[in-house]
Amino acid sequence: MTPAERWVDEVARTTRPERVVWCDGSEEESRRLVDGMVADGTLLRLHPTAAPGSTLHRSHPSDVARTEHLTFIASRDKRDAGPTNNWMAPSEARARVGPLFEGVMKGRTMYVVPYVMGPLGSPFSRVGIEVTDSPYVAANMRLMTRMGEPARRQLGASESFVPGLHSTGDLSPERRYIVHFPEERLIWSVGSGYGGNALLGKKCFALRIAGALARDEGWMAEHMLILELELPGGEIHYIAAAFPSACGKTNLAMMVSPFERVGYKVRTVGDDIAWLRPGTDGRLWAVNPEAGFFGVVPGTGPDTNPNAMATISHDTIFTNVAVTSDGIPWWEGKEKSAPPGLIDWQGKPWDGRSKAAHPNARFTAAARQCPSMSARWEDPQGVPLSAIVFGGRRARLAPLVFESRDWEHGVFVGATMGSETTAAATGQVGVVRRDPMAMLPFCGYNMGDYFAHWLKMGRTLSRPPRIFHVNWFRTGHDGRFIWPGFGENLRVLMWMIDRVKGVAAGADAPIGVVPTPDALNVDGLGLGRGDLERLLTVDRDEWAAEVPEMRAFFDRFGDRLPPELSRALESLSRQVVTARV
Ligand code: OXD
Ligand code: MN
Repeated sequence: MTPAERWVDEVARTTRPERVVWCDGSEEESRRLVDGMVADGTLLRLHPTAAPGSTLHRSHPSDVARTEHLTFIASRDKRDAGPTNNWMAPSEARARVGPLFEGVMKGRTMYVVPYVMGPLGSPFSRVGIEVTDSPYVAANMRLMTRMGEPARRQLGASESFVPGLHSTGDLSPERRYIVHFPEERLIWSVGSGYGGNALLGKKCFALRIAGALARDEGWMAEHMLILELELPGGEIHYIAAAFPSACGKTNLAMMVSPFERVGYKVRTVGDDIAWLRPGTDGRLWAVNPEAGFFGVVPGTGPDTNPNAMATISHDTIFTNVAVTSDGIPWWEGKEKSAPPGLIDWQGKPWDGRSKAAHPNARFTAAARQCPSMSARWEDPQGVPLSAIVFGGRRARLAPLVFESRDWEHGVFVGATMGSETTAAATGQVGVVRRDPMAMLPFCGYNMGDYFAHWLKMGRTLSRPPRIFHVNWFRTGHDGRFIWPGFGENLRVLMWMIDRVKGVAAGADAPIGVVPTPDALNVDGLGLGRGDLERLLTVDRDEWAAEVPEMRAFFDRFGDRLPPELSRALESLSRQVVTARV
């Protein structure tokens, strides 16, 4: 028996499934899985010509988003989980969560899903094995990862894999736990079928466990999209961007260039996760460890994201969207008006007042279906980054874009990011919280150590990417977004690349370098008088008011906070406060 087979055997002895199926990833297997789920009502087949090969899954209404309060880091020492994670002692996890797996798969099929995160054959890719009693999870993993035979071949008889045990249990939030054991590189998830809680290759492995591996091995696992920008003449740059969940990573990664005709082309490498490594050339190289997209559906339409619309036009698993009586999927933002006779995400006739699709309704689709994929999206060596972008959703405060002064200052900018919460996690929506590097829910160890790791990585790079911060969400006095966003965001990326090349103007501000008004191309956008000024303004009073919140956040880390970051905060504080008197 291989180590993988031994572990699976052990799991089966605990969970006692009726049968065990090793997934091979074939078409035939996928058909069988889907047919079975259609037969028992887990999936609904959608319209054969309007959504060929696509299906709809309706979750339990209490299981529609990540549940951060039920997500734990089970490190031996509480301090290693840090103040931003829920901690559970490994022994307590075994005593409290372990029993929930006993006999949990009785009468069910246990699917064994071997999968690779990262391009096949890449020296950077890693193998995981997810054991699950959910055929929906197995079908999603097939789209999101390189799953089945290729993973089994890559693993061989090695014991180098991340085991993940998942059961939907009874779907009760009372008995729902997502537990990570960073020292053992092990994941347990029970009581949820929602993607972020149940597709263990994604957040659990590729961010939380991979983050701990990366810290130990000298690389980084980040919540970032990766895009390719080709300039007129053919010069190519790669940009990675970290925005919190449901803040437009997929839209930016799949953006259609409004300047395609003059030679600016944008292509997609990844939309959610980036694994970053220093190359021998002193640059930082990025791979997308995923093979598909698990994207937010509402707000996706032909105007906002035509590439996503093409991607999900067939062979897509939709979760919690609305549907017409003849099976055409529908959601807010797909088109202006809703078709008659709509059935809402819970399967009831739509009342026309509530949301037809759940705000966190999702699509799962293979990346190869996306027309904007870069030819290098599966490059085993990854792509070299010219820029890293941090961004939050802030109605006020942060200007449209600014550049950090250097890597160390960039780490400070990432570490102090704030953003309004969204429907991607359960809890209140629209409240500002600190979300460093968009990793608050995904950092599998003490975030103070994580900041130190960022600083250390910077010291290994002789040609580091430049670090920027953006905010597409600033509003005017009327409460509406000032910046048009979507494809027009390319104008901001163009300024960044011009900064990288040393040809764009910027003005020094206490928070970094902000474009001078004429350095940003806003031709034809019809921005009103004062709009550009408002977009680029650094309001010292607002920043001065933010400083105590940043300080309170930093204070939570005690002596695990790198001194470079406290110094950067005091320097910002001096500048905004001094400037006021
Ligand atoms: C996601 C998330 O699903 O960040 O990508 O919640
Ligand atoms: Mn995400």
